Amino acid sequence: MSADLEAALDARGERVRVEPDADWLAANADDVRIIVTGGQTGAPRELVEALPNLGLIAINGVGFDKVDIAHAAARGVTVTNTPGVLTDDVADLAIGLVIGLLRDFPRADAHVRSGAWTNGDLPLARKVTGRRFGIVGLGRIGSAIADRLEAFGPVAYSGRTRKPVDLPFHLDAASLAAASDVLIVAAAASAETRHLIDARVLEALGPGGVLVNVARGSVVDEDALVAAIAERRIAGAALDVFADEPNVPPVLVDSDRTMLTPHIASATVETRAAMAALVLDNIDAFLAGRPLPTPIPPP
Ligand code: 8YV
Repeated sequence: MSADLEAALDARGERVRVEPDADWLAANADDVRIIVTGGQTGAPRELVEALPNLGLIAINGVGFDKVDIAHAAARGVTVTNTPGVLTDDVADLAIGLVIGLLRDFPRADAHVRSGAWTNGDLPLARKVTGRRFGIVGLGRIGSAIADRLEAFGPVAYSGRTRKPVDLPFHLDAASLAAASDVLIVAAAASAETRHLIDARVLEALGPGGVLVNVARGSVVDEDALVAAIAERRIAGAALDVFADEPNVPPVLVDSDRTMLTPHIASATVETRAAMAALVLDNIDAFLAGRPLPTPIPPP
């Protein structure tokens, strides 16, 4: 959460940074009306249950997999997120990861910085233009990725339902992977999409294919990915999200066929300001008893 958002919250009430701590809750639980939290942090069920006067969980992020929406709704708690304002940044990062991985930016940068250039050139990288791209999940972010990728090569997608777009559709992620050189994960995390990218999908992607994940670590079976990278059953992976952040499996860290970023897809000055503004709009509407701008409908 940015210092600006924290300051804006302080102007509206008393802000307490809280981990679910039994002593603190015993003394203060009744006073808490609003939780403000990050997309990958969420609010545990036990915390929601311990706060009898909670009315709003405002997520500073689009992903809401770390909040049980149905449980919150049953307790009369509304949950909001920040859709739309971060779409461009996440899509831009996905393109950066595709190009960075295939053209091997991490090794190229290290080559220049280490002085190794004076001893010779790097091995050749791989061409981006002309690759076949597969997008897993053609929602708001997946569509923005598709728009950008169409400048580079053919794009197809998979998902629960066919969308009204002129792109090849695959019902099954493995079928999409088999038809792709670059598989990009943009599906929202949920019980249904947990480990959607499993050993079977990676097998279908094959030794020439690469995986890019800008969604959530839980959508990929990370053990299967680690095995596929270690055994060279896929050509590489570019990842902004991981199963147990900030912990990253050593095989992925040590590999020269991975490119890793620390969950930065929405981390720009402009987008974090827009996300904060939307969080505050939701809080202000809640406090004023007005309709909230971006509530998440209960399932
Ligand atoms: C943020 C995110 O890093 O939007 C999401 O779901 O995971 C990211 O944009 C996070 O929510 C920041 O708090």
